[in-house]
Amino acid sequence: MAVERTLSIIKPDAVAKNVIGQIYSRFEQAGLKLVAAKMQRLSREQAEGFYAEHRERPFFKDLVDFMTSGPVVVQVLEGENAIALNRDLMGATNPREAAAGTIRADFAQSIDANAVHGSDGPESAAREVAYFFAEEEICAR
Ligand code: IDP
Repeated sequence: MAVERTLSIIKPDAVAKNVIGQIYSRFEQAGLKLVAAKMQRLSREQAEGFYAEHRERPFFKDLVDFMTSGPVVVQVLEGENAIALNRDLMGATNPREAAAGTIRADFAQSIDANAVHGSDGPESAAREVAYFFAEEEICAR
């Protein structure tokens, strides 16, 4: 298995719930390493650009409203099979369908306030990591 990098976001609902550390623990316990991290409030332009593939979806405005409603924590996770591993840790998009013990099952309340984002494949991971971090902001460990 290859060592990969993936882009993860702790969304405003999880920041507001004060569970950043608990979510970081899930990553660490699964063997993923944080190699870059920052807290910020996304502008509408940043959120719209990040979710550009969803621009035509009916929930797009709600998604942008939500993602700009409070601070987020954005991080790059590194490890073997990091992209799929992070998706497994997150659970299904709709927390009601998320498997027991996943981040979304434990910390999310609805399909729009669903605690975390994680890249869904190698191409989106490369695009999303570069969207938030310059290469020199990513720390080799
Ligand atoms: P993912 O975050 O599990 O990869 P995507 O399908 O890429 O899910 O959707 C991006 C985000 O858009 C979701 O995390 C969720 O917050 C929101 N979203 C997706 N589908 C819906 C929906 O049907 N209603 C409201 N929000 C949705």
